[in-house]
Amino acid sequence: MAEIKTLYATTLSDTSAYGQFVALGHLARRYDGSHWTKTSKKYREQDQKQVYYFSIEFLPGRLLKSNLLNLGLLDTVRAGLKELGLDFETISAAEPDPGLGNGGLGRLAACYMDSMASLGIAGNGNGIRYRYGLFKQVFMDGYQVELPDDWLRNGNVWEIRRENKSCLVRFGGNVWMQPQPDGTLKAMYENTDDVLAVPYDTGLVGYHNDVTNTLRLWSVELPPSADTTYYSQAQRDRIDDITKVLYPDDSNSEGQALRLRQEYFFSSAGVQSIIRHYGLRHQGMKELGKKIAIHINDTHPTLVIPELMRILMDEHHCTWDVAWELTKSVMSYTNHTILQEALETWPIDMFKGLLPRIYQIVAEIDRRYRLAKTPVYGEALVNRTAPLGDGQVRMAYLAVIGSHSVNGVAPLHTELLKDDVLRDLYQVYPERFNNKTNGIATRRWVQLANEPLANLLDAKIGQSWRQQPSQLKTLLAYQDDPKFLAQLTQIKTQNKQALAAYVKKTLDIDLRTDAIFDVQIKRLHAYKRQLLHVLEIIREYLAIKDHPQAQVTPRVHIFGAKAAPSYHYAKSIIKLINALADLINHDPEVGDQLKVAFIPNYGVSLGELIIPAADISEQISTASKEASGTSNMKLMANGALSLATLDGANIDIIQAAGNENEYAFGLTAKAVYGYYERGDYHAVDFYNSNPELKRVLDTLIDGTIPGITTEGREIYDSLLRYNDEFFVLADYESYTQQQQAIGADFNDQTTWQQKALANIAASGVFSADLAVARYSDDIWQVPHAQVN
Ligand code: Z2T
Repeated sequence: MAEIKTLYATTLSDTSAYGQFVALGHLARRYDGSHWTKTSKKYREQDQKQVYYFSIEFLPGRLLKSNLLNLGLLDTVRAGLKELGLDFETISAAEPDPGLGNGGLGRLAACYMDSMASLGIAGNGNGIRYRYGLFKQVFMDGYQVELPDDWLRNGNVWEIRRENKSCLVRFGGNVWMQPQPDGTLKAMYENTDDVLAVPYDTGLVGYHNDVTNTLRLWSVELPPSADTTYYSQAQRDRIDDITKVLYPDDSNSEGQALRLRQEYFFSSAGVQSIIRHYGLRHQGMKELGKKIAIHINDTHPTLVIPELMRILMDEHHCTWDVAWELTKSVMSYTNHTILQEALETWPIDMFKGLLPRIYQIVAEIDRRYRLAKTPVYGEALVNRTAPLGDGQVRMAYLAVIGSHSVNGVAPLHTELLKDDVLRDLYQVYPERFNNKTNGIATRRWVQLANEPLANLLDAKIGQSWRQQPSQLKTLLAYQDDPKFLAQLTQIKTQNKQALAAYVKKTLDIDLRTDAIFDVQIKRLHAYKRQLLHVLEIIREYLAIKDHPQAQVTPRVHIFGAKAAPSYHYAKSIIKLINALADLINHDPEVGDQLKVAFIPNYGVSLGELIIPAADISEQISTASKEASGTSNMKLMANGALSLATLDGANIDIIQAAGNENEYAFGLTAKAVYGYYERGDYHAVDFYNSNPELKRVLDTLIDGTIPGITTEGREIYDSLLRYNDEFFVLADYESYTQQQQAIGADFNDQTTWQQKALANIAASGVFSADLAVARYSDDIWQVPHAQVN
C-alpha cells in the first residue's frame, strides 16, 4: 500500500523503534477511527442492547499487531515496512504492554472484550486506568525485586481522554434524607470528598467486521471545585492515590480502604456514565433491563448494585421496588475463586465512613432480604447469607442477591460454588446459578503468537477456524499423516529456537531445542504448587548425579511467575527455583541434559513467546483450588500436552482431547474434601514411606542446594511440620510417574505429535468467541454473529 509508505517515510527520521511504533499506531488509528465512529452510530441508531463488562483489571497485551490483524492490514504493513528496510517485529516489541491486571482474571476480561467486538456485540469494558501497572519483576541474587511499571511515561497512542464525559464521585461526609414538597425524599450531602473521574477510551477492534468497541478506563483528578477552593498537597495526594497503582494480589483480598475507594470509584463513574448515555435516548427507566446488561467480574465491582439503586432512586425518583427489579434484571456476576482468603469483605465501620449513602442502601437490601427470607429459610441460614454479618459487608453475597445470574468458570468450580462456598445462597436462588467455562482469544494466542502453526492450519484445513473455532477438529484427518506430524515437530522446534534465543540473551543459559520444554507459567501461589514441579527437578538432578552415564531425555524446565510482594512463602519458592537453577545449570556433570530457566517478568508478551514453544503444560494445582485456569487452554491450542490434576478446566481439557493425549494425575477434588472431612492427612507418612521422596525433601535442608538456608528450612517445614496444606506429598508419586512416562514418550515424535494434534484439534471448544456467545445467549440476552 503506497499510502503506508508515504505516510511512514516522512516519519522515518525518527529512528527509534518506539518512535516508529507510535507512527504505526497513528496509522492504525486512522483506519480504525472511522469504524469506531460508525460502530457507535450504528449502536445508537439501532438502539442495540449494550453490555458493560466491569472489571478492576484488564490485561489486553500489546495492541499494534492485533489491531492491524483485525483491520486486515497486517500483511500489507509488514510488506511495506520490509521495502523500507524495517522489521515489523522489532517495532511491535517497542510497544509497552499494559500490565493493568494480575493474571487470569484480567486476561480473561481482555479476551472477552476481543470476542465481543469480533462477534458484533455492543460490548464496553469499564475499569481503572492505573498510573502504574503490575510491578516489573527482576531477580537479584535469586530474590524477586519489584520495580514500578511506568507504562505511560511516553504517552499512550491508543487512548483518547474524554474530559467532557467526566463524572463526580463522592466519598465520605454526612448524608441525610430530606422530605420534599411532593412527598419524596431527597438525599442531602455535606462535607463530602468529591473527586473527578475522567475516562480514557481505547478502541477495541473486531476481527474483519468493521466493528470497534470501547474500553473505558477511569483516571482520578481534582474536582472542579479545586479551581476555587484550597487543596493541600496531602489532600491532592490522597486523591491521586485512587488510580495510582494496581493492587498486586492475585486471589487474596487485602481489605485496605484505598482498595475500597478504587472499587467504588470505577463502579460509580461507570454506572453514572451508563445512565447518562441511556438517558439521552430513552424516556424514563422502564427499558433499562432491555437496553443494558452490567457484568460484575468477580466482586470488585459489586458496588454497581447499590450505586445503580442510588441513581434510580435519588436521581430518577424510582421507588425501591421498581429500582430493585430493574437492578437485578441488569446485573450478573462471575465468581473466580473459592479460596476463602480471596472472598472480599469490608468492615462495616470503614464502609459506612467512606460511602455513607451506599451503606444506607446496602443496609436496606440486607433488611429486606432478612424480612423476606427468614420465614422461608429460617434465621440461621439467613444470618449466614445476608449482605451484612459479623460486622462486615460481604461482597459475594451482595453480588448474588443483587443479580439475576451468578456463574462459575468451569464445571467443577460451579459445582463447588453450589456445594460449598455459596451453598446456602444456592438454596435460596438455585435458578440463578450457572456455569460458563472460560475461553481464550484463539486469534491472539495462535494466529498471532504462533504464525508458523497458523499457516500450517490454513494450508491444511483452510482459514475458517479463525472465526469458527470448532473447525479445528477437522485437523483430526491428519492424525496419521507422517508428513504433517513432522511439520508439527519442525514448527515446535522453530518456536523453541526463538525462545532459546531470548533465554540466552536474558539469562545466558543455552537450551537444546530437542529437549522437552516443560512449562509452568502462572502466578506464584502455594495452591498452584510450583513446589511439586521443583521436587521433580530435584529428582531428575539426583538421578543424573547417581548415573552420569545413563541415557536420559533432555529436559528444560521453564518457569514464569510473579509473587505478590507481601507473600513471603511465594517469594521463598522463587528463591528456591533460582538457587536450584544455578546449581543445575552450572554443573558440568549435568551438562545439557537438564536446564532450568526462570524467566523474569512473566506477562502477556512473554506468554506469546513461551507458549508456542511448550511441549508440556504444567497444570498441577491441588484439585478444587484452581477455579478454571486459562494458560492450560492457551498451551493446549499450541500443541502442548497437559500434565494436569483433575482441577478446574483441566478436567474439561482432558475430556475434550482424550485422556490418552494428556498426563493426568493426583488426588481428585472429592479425595481432597475427604481428607478435610476426616482430618486424616498426615504428610509425614509419605515422607517416611517413600525413600526417594525423603531424599528429595532432605536436599532442601542438607546443603545440597547452596544459598537457601532459611528458605529451604521454611519450605521443608511447611510440608512436614505444618502438614502440607496443599497435598504436595500426596501427589508426588503419581506426578513423578507421569513425568517419567513423558520422558519415555517424547522419544517417539510421531506418537507425541499425534497427541499434540489431538490437543490442537480439540482446543476450539475453549475459544473465547464460544464462551462469549454463551454469556450473550444465557445471561446478557444480546444478539451476536453466528459462531460454532
Ligand atoms: C484471578 O486471576 C483469578 C481469580 C481471582 O479470584 C482473582 C484473580 Cl486476580 C478473586 C483467576 C483464577 O485463579 C483462575 O483459576 C481463573 O482461570 C481466572 O481467574 C479466570 O477466571
